[in-house]
Parts: sequence; structure tokens; C-alpha cells
Amino acid sequence: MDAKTPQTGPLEGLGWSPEREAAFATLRADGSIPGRVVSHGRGQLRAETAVEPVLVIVQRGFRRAASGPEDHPAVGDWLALEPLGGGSAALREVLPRSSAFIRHDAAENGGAQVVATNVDTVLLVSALTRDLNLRRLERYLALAWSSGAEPIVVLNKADLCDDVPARVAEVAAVVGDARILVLSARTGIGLDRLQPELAAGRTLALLGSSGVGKSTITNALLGAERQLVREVREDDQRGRHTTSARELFRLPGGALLIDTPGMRSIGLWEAGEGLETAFGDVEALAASCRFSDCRHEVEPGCAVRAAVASGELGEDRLESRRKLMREMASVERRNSVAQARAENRRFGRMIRDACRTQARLRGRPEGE
Ligand SMILES: Nc1nc2c(ncn2[C@@H]2O[C@H](COP(=O)(O)OP(=O)(O)OP(=O)(O)O)[C@@H](O)[C@H]2O)c(=O)[nH]1
Ligand SMILES: [Mg+2]
Ligand SMILES: [Zn+2]
Repeated sequence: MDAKTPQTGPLEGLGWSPEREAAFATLRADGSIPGRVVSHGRGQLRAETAVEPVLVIVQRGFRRAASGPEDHPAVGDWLALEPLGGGSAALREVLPRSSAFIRHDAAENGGAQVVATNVDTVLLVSALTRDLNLRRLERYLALAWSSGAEPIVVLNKADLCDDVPARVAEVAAVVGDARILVLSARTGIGLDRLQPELAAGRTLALLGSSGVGKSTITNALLGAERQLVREVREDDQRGRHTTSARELFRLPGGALLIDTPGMRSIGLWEAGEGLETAFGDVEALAASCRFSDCRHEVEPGCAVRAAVASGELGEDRLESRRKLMREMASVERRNSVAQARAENRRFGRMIRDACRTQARLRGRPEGE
């Protein structure tokens, strides 16, 4: 777009900015080129660069230097790449992220899984069916608020719901400051309400359980059947995932949209402040508790329990917050142990390297 920097032209369509280009100067001088991860799944990482799409090779040195799984590249990431020819490139660096949605995944090495990064808006998709799960939504919201992106709660399949206002009221009671959009990807009703979020260069990510309609929304916004959607009646195939990779698409208006496979579990991962934001209603009530460290259990003068007694606050919401706080505390404990171990390992390596250097220097003839 800018004639003075022709080499970044195609990158701007992926969300590259003059600020990112300026910060990349040293890496560029070193022979690196920027690229954005557009697909991650089945053990493969693909990126687009100004020149061509490439398969990203993550070398062992990079893995060793990473301090944790959250340092690994994910869809949406901007990378410094070293072109290797033949359509592949080596990963040199994952560039600083403006946001990152990270969940705890017991199956994943190290426990953390970076789901999507550099996202401006996360669309937390639920279906207006009997599968709608408020407790799950609270988890998604805690992680979304802590990701640094703005969450929007998308209630899809409005065409299947008999009493939309009642369901929306239930949802509104647990989502705090997040906006709610009701739509039907199948009929197209309500899709236009997403338009203001789709400005050129902005990145959005669709997150939510399998079968809620993320890929159907993707296709509707693309105006093309690019993503496979489930063919059979959804109830018969619960737990089966249709989408298997996380992919970034360019929408006709220039926004970027990430479609992800439904997640079976979304364990919390360092959601700290995100958890507080997600339970902003409880935090606000807690400000009036007599004791500042009130746990809202048996303490006298507890404004939170008083709100539950009067029906202002749902008992299940308070219970849910307690459960998530406990989970959070155990994640934090585990992470600090893992971090201490990683630091020990790094320190050990440093000492070994220093000893080797010293031995080499001693072995050298004098004067060199
Ligand atoms: N009635 C109705 N069905 C919908 C709507 N949106 C999606 N569906 C159907 O719901 C099923 C699941 O949709 P997908 O788009 O594959 O769901 P997904 O969230 O991408 O699922 P995963 O890829 O497994 O995570 C498909 O059969 C869709 O046709 C809608 O607004 N109304
Ligand atoms: Mg899908
Ligand atoms: Zn209290």
C-alpha cells in the first residue's frame, strides 16, 4: 500500500503495521523476514510472508531456548524467519504478542497450550440449544480477559431457540462487561451485527465448544464454503471435532479471522486478573464486605453472601468463582515449581558452557 516500503505490501493485508516494521529493523538487517502463522495443526506450522507461503521449521535449538510452552509459535503469531528455499523457513524468533489466549491442557507438554495470538477480538461462541453452558462460558471469559483481547459473547443458532430473550438474560447475568451478539449462521440473521468488528487489518478469533458453529460462521463471513462443517445432526456426534487445525483467513473486507477446533476442556492458565474481570459483579459486592480479606464463606458482614440471600447474586455463580479460584491457585503453584526447575536447568547449562569455554581457552596456545 505504501510505495516507500514495497517489501511490506502483502504483509499489511495480514495485519503487519509500520510499528512492527520499525521494531523488526535489526532482524531484517540480520537476514530475517517477517511472516504470520496462518495455520497450526497436525504437527505443522504454516506462515505467510511477503514473498510466499512457507512451512515453518522449528529447530531443536529454538525448543531448548524456550522457557515454556507459551513461548512456542501459534496461529496469529508474527515470526522472524530465515528463508531456507523450497517453500520452507526456519523459525528464529516469535515476535512480541499484543495478546495471547492460553489455556491449561493436561495432555499438552508443559500444560499450556497457546490457542491464538495477536487477536483484537475473541468471539466466544455458544449455541442457543440445551448445550449452552454458563459455567464453561465463565472459564472462556476469564481466559479471554486475561489474553489481552476484547471478548464478545456470540450466541449462535438463534433459529433453534424458542425463547431468545430468556436465554440472553441468563447469559447476561454471567458475562459482566462483555457484549452479547445473537445470530444464526445458518439463516444469516444477526451476522451484520459483526460488521463493525471487521475493519481491515483487525484480527478476530472464534473459540468455543465443538459443534457450536464456528466454521459455519467462518464460511458465512467469507462468503464461501472454505471450512468443512459437520454434516450430520449435531446431537448424534457430540464430542467429534470437525475442524482439526487452527487457521487464519482473510475476510473480503480485510479483517483476519481465526477458526479453531472445539476444545474439550479449557483449564485455566494464569488467568489472574482475567478471573477478577470475569467475576466483576462479585468483586464489586466484595468491596462492601466488612473484612477486606473476606472469603465470603462464614465471615460476618459479608456483602456477597447477603447478595446471594437476597437473590441479587446467583449461588451457583459464587460457587463457580470459588472453584475457578482454587483451580487458579493450583495452576500457579504448579507453574512456579516448573519455572524453578527450568531456571535450574538453564543455570546448569550456563555453568557447563562456561566450563567448556574455559577449558578451550586453556587449551589454546598463548597469544591467541
Ligand atoms: N440450526 C442451525 N444450525 C447451525 C447454525 N450454525 C451452525 N449450525 C450447524 O451446526 C453444526 C456444527 O457446525 P460447525 O460449524 O461444524 O461447528 P464448529 O463449531 O466449527 O465445530 P468444530 O469444528 O468441531 O469445533 C453443523 O451441522 C452446522 O450446519 C445455526 O445458526 N443454526
Ligand atoms: Mg469447525
Ligand atoms: Zn464477603
